[in-house]
Amino acid sequence: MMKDASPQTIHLADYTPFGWTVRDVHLTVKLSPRATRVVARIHFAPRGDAPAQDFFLHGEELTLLRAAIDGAEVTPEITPQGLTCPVPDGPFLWESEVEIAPADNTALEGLYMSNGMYCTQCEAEGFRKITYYPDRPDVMATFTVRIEGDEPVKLSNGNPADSGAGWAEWHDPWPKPAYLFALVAGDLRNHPGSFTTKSGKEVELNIWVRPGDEGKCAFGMEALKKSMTWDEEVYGREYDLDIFNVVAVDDFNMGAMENKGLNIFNSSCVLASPETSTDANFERIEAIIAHEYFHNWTGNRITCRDWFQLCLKEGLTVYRDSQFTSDMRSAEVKRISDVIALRARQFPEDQGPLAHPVRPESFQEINNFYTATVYEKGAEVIGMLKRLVGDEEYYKALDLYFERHDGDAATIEDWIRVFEDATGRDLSQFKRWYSQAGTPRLSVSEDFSEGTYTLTFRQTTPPTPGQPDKAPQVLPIAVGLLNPNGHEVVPTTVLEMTEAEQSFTFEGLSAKPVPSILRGFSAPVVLERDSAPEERAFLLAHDTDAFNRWESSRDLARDCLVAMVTEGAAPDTAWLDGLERVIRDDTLDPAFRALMMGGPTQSETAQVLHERGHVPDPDAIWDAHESLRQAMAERWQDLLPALAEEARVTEAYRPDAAQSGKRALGSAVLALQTRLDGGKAAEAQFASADNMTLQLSALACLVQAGRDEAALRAFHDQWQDDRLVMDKWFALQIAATTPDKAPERTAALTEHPAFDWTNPNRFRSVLGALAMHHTGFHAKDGRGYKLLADWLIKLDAKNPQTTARMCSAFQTWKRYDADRQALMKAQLERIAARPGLSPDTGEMVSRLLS
Ligand code: 0A1
Ligand code: ZN
Repeated sequence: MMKDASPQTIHLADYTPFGWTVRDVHLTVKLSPRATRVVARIHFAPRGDAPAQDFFLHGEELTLLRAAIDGAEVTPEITPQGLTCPVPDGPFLWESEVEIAPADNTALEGLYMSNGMYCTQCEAEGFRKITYYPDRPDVMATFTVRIEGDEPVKLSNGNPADSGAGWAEWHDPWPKPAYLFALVAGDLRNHPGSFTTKSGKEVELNIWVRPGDEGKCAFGMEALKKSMTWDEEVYGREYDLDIFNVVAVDDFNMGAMENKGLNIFNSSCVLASPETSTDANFERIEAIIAHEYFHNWTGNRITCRDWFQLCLKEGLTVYRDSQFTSDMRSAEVKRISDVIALRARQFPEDQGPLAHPVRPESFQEINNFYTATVYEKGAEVIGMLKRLVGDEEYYKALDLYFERHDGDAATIEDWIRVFEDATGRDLSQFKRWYSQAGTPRLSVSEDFSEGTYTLTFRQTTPPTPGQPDKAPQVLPIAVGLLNPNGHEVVPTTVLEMTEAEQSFTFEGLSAKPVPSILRGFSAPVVLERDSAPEERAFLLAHDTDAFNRWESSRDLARDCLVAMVTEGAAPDTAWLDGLERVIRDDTLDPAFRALMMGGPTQSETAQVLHERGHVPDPDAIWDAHESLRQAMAERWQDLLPALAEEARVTEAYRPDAAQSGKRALGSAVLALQTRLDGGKAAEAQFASADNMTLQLSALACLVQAGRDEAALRAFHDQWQDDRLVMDKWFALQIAATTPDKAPERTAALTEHPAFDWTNPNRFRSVLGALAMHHTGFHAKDGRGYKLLADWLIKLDAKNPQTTARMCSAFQTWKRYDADRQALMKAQLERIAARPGLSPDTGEMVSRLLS
């Protein structure tokens, strides 16, 4: 059955509670690839406090075989969205039996099959594809699930209750919304572990994988235990079931899912070994394991009243996982990496046609709102709140949140009220961070006279779709002052800006200081500060705040690239001198120095050009980046061998921060060396590498140098049976190649026998890599756009969710020249005009075109 053709817009303002509570849910699932039967027994009781309404249960793509109320058969009225049925005035037992076909479910929502294994994905609205149910997060119930089938392993949420030949029963004592339901069945192997909680409860842990993947679970298991300890120590949160299961699935639309007691992971986000995973993979896996585990409290025990409140669980949980990574690794490196990611993914969203508030006010398809704004900007908002109230008050507020709302489906209003009650602050203006879209711009001017230094800030937020006028937001601006000798005379101080224009003074200074503004990137804004290059170089040399030290170098790099693109300027050698001093300083963390060497990406340069009122020319940006990288390589010719030596790891591979940092420095060095030796050093590294980090960074250099044929073949032959490594093989040869080759290579790779385009990881590794190749995607004749659009159209018929997400590749289309705009618009219109286009993709394309 297809969804109704005319998509409906849902508004936050229209929220009404469901008219019944659900006491408990009992499901029997009789597995069969094309004829799974789901029998549901659900006790409903009317709620006195809800407005009168018809009894409506969501249900999509279900074949209803039987329905009964209190044992008497009923014939509900069925629509593509669900069913309605007259019901008694008092409590009643609802029973239904439906048939579904998991083997035909290519959308990967609801119950589906991946490599012969049954699995589910119910967030946001997948449960309605399993049975008729009030599929909304504010309806919470306890679940008992009986699974029948020949599969040796059968899992669901909660604790195992009972089992026998061909069946297993699970009971979850914690009331939960249906989006946290999960079921897995198949021939799976487990990597076991255990954890004792701080109150002495023994918890059985398992990571379940396909046979053959058992050797890739140990790291995930350790990350899980670390996460459990951390949440006890930092937030006082203890695990609440006897068992915690994690399952790796190859076909998965997103990264992972926090189903109660049964987390389901995209296999790329949990399976790891030194031979097959890079340092970056290890770090990401550790963070995602933590993220999903942390949801047990921030998401599951306290969930969202409705999907508009998504940031309540996601912003907070991303914030918590970033705190975890900072504690496990380097806080400074984590902060810089997070800001790089925020600028790369969230800023373009917030500044283009897809801009929406952290808490959106309307949507058609909620799956389109699992965005960088909800997640990453949502986490920035929590970070600002913490900075404003201070650490102690933050944890006091969190204690109150858990105490007051445990078991609730809560709202952002509840969250803000907890902070107001715990701290006595009025946060009504702060709340604008949740309702106002767009990236604020912050400009600053300074004045110094008679020992008094004044900083005057101005904030404005450009209009975004549906929000032409913006009000001032609360900005925590962390500032430190340095004297002309480079000593810090005012340590980090948080200025709380609430007005459109506001001045702050510092008294008693003997000389005009140099300000270090927005330390730690204390607010997600675009800082517009026209400071002299000398001042930036001064901060690069002396700032005590690692973020701003990095930022001053980044600013110099941005200025240099903008001048190269717009004025044809030569690379700025003064900046390279300053940078060299930092890079040579072996007292600094190699990971930090590697970040310093990295420089802006080409998309970032495009973003900066756009922010400064220029139309970005992708080809000119490519040329500028190339000549800058070449200048760096030549300038540091003598330094590179020493750095390479310093970056060499002699001990056995460990994916920890210390070793990863060294390898990150090594790979930054190798990329520059390749420009000088044409790939000789990379070839040697490729031949001797005994871990994926070194092997892949060498391969990237060989691709970049155009000396890749033999290496790509060797890599393919070595790894053709490992699907996650093959994803890297596909992605890398597009990502690292030159713009002229990128679209052709992508097209050729879509013909490769291993290009299984129905697998979201593989699809993303090829078409996603093209979308991220700035100059390749924006090829002047539009062939990059057309190729992506062709494949989005094809995928939409199978998997609307992944298609819709990937449409965001076009989100910056309005910032390019008229020819490119016309070409992109034509492709968007072509997608929009497709008969049978999914509502998911339809919504994205119409927002992009608006
Ligand atoms: N809640 C998960 C991510 C997730 C979201 C939506 C999904 O399907 C539409 C799947 C997973 C998380 O934050 O990790
Ligand atoms: Zn999450």
